[in-house]
Amino acid sequence: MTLTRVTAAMAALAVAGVPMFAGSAAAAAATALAECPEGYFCAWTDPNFGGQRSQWAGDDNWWEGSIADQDSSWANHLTSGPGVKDHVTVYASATTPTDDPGDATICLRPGDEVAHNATADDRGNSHSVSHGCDSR
Ligand SMILES: [Ca+2]
Repeated sequence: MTLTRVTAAMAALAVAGVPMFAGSAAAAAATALAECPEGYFCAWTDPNFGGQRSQWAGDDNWWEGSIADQDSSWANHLTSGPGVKDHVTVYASATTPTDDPGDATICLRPGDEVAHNATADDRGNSHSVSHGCDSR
């Protein structure tokens, strides 16, 4: 989460008349912001970054049962920069070196936070980190 986004969330709360609290408490009250550590790709079992969170620092070609076919929101907080693999593509099938990964259900650019996506909902079984959204 960038400082700009935190500031915007706090401003929105102030306009709404919500009592202001210091620092992290104010950020936590802004439920639209995904709580995913820097350097990780996160997926949640519920929309709006709710339910159980799974997080990865890199690829995973076989999601665990706690998230497989249950993913309903996503956030890409992987480290980004020139030449860094920082895009995440989620696939409908778990993959091994010889298996077809199936359809790409969703692709997240660096910093993307997706609270809901009907096409990708409850379909993910693996993901790959790459330089873009077009290639694996
Ligand atoms: Ca779900």
